[in-house]
Amino acid sequence: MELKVKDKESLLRRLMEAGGEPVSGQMLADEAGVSRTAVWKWVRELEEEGYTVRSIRKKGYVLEASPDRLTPALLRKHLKDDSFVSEIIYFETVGSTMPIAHREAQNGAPDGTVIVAEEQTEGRGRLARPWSSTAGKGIWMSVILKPDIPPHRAPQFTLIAAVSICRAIRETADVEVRIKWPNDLLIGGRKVTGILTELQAEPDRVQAIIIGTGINVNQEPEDFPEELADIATSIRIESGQPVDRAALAAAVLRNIGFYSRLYLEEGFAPIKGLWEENSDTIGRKVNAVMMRETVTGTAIGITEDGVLEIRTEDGRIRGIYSADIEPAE
Ligand code: BTX
Repeated sequence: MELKVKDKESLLRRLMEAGGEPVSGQMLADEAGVSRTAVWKWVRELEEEGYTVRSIRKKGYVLEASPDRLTPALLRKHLKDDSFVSEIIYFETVGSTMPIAHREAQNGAPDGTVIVAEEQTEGRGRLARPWSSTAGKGIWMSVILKPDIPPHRAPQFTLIAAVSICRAIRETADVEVRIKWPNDLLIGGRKVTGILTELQAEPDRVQAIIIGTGINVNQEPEDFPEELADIATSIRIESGQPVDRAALAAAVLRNIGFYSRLYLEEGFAPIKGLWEENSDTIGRKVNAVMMRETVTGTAIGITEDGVLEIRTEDGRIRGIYSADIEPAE
C-alpha cells in the first residue's frame, strides 16, 4: 500500500519515492487533511534540515537533493520494507548510543530497534576505551536484537555483525576489508570498524543483545586524532571516493537482519564459514594479549562458540575467549 502522508517525515518519504517527479501540493494537503500552507511549512522545515526541494508551478514539489545524514527517512529509503528494522531513533549528537540502547531495550523496545547518531562525544569501545566518532563522517549506531537464545551463545553475535558489516562495506565500496578476531574490520591492516556487543540477560535467557557498530566512512586523515593516525582508516581514504552513509548504514542493517535470521534458522555453521573466509587472523602467527598472559601461536580457526583457536609452538591448542590480537614476528 502506498504510504499515506501525515507529517513532515512521511511527506519526505513520498517525495523520495517519487524519484524526481513532481508531487502536487494540493494532493498532499488533501491526503494529509491539512491546508496547502501546512504542507508548504513542512517543506520549509525540510529545507532548514538541508534538503533541496524545488517548487514547480502548477506541478508540485520535487526533491532535488538530500543532505548527508542518517535520518530515519533516509535510512528507510534504502531499506526494503521487509527489513527487520522496527524503529529508528535518531540523534544529531549524543554521548554514546550504547546506554540509550540499553535503556530502550529495558523499556520494551522491540527486536530491530536502531539508535543512530551523527556524532558521539563519548563513544566507547571494549573496556571503556574511547571511540573517535567525528560528526557526520561515520556510522555510529546501536542495534537492539531480542533473539530467543541462552546467554552463552550471545558472543556469536559479534561474529554475525562482523560478517554482516564486511559484506555491507563490500557491497557499497571497492575496498578489500578483512575481519580481525573478534571485533575489528581492517582495510590494509588499519581499523575501519569496531564492534561492541553487550548483553542484557537472565541466567538462562537473553533479554537483549546490543550491537554497537562504529564504521569510519568519510573521514579524511586529519579527521582522526593524532594517536589514531597509524592505526585507523576510513572507507573514503582507502577507496578515494566519498560514500553514501545512509546507503551503507541500510546495507549494514539489511545484512545484520539477514545473517541473524540465517543463524537462528541454521545455527552457527554458515556464519563460521563466512567469518573464516573473510578473516585476517586465521593462518597467521599471532600474540593473543590477555589480562594475565599472552599466548603466541598460529590462529587456526574459530569454534562453534566463536572462540579463537591458537596452536602454540609445543603443539597444544588453546581456546581464546577474549584478547587483543597482535601479529607475532
Ligand atoms: P575496541 O576496544 O576494540 O577498540 C578501541 C580502540 O580502537 C581505541 O583504544 C583506539 O585505539 C582505537 N580507536 C578509537 N576510535 C577509533 C576509530 N574511530 N577508528 C579506528 N580505531 C579507533 C571497538 O572497541 C568497538 C567500538 C564500537 C563503537 C560503537 S559506535 C556506536 C556504539 N556506541 C559506542 O559508544 N560504541 C559503539
